Amino acid sequence: MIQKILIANRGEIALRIIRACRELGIKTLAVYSEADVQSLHVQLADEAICIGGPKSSDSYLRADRIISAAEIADVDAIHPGYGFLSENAKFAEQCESCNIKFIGPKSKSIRIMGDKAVAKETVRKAGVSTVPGSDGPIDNEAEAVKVARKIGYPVIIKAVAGGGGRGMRIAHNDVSFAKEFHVARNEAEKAFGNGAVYIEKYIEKPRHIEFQILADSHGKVLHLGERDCSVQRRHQKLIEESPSPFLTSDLRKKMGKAAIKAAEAAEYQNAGTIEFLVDAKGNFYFIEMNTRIQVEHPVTEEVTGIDLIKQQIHVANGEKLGFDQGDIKFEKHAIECRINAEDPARNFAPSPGTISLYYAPGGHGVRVDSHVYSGYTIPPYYDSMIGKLICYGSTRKVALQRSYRALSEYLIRGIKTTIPLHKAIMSDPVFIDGKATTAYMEDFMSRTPTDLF
Ligand code: MV4
Repeated sequence: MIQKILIANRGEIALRIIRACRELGIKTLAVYSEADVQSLHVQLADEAICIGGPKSSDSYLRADRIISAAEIADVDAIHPGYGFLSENAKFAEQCESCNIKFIGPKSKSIRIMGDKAVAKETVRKAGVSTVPGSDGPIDNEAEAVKVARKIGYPVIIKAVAGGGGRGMRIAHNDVSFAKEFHVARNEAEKAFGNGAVYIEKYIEKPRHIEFQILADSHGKVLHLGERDCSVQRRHQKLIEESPSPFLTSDLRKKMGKAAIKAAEAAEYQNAGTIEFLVDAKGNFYFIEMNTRIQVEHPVTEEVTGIDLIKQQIHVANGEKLGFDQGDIKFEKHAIECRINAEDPARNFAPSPGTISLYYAPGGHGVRVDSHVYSGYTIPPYYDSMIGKLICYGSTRKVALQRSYRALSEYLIRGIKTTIPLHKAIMSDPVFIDGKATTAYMEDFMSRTPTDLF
């Protein structure tokens, strides 16, 4: 039985995990860096241990120190949250070998999905549609050009060790292909220590739609519907919603089945996400799986009423999922706006500093997941997300109107945030119409005067 959990993370997700543990009667241990002494997760956990300096590489990425803290405090399990060590197969393995439960999938599943070419081949063999492209990685340029021609331009070159949009290059003809192929390989080698790349047909202006998976250690794999994450900028998502305004119930059923098949192919356990690209005609293609809880998980929680963090803990404890696919009801529409300490008028430059005044919205259908408060200083060392506003209601229209209302109530003084940007998007006809693809943000910024922010 899990009685005490170490939370190997910071910020809002650390708080989110503490809240789930409290309700389950599980004790919590926070670990923190020297820059996070005044953080809420440190104050609200039952115990806290400082694990190093402000830089992530000196603290939240130090597997050795985190496992030492786990042993000193005698915890039963580690929740990695998202980012940091959450998709590190070695860390999951170290936890396993120290007899500490890693609240996530088995290291074997992380490894399969961590290599994007292996992931693609694994799900393709299981009958899930993938983007037409090379059979696995290619290192020979002459052979690569042949493959690119056969697929037909434009093509996209992706790093095997990449994911989340890092290490990708697009080529429109033989000449640009030769150049981008080398750039992609060099960048991948530098960024990941692995220069292997593979090639795919480039899908223009796709929607980015992902399915939430929940799987137990007894072979049950369920999906909890989709999230449309098409509104993103430089591979940073800004808005996520469920259900997707684009999917028909027929397409949703097909994609849900494919998502379950993909997870089963990796013998997946715990919470995970299957990412698809969807083209204008409704063709969908698996692109990758995220083997962790995601930032946008509350959207699914508000639509289904299922607490994903609690389910992660139950599954890690060896319990069976207490419901079946048919029991999951998709009753609400939910929209999440990521609140970042950034200046949208200055090319989204980070805006760290002290929050002089903080007032979060509330009321019917409003949820705010955040670790900040009046007087809190945002450290410059970590990502800029300082909160998530999730608004939900019986229809998309209600969720949209509620989002605008809540954003108007949200007061954050002393720093720049993405709140005014979100207000402009919530009143933009293209977004309101449900027409946003992954090309949306670039178009929106080009036609919107920045003095609005
Ligand atoms: C693609 C694609 C088009 N065609 N793959 C972005 C996130 C990562 N998980 C995969 N991504 C993409 N993969 C194929 N075959 C378009 C994206 C993509 C994208 C690519 C380049 C620049 C901006 C982008 C924005 C969203 C999605």
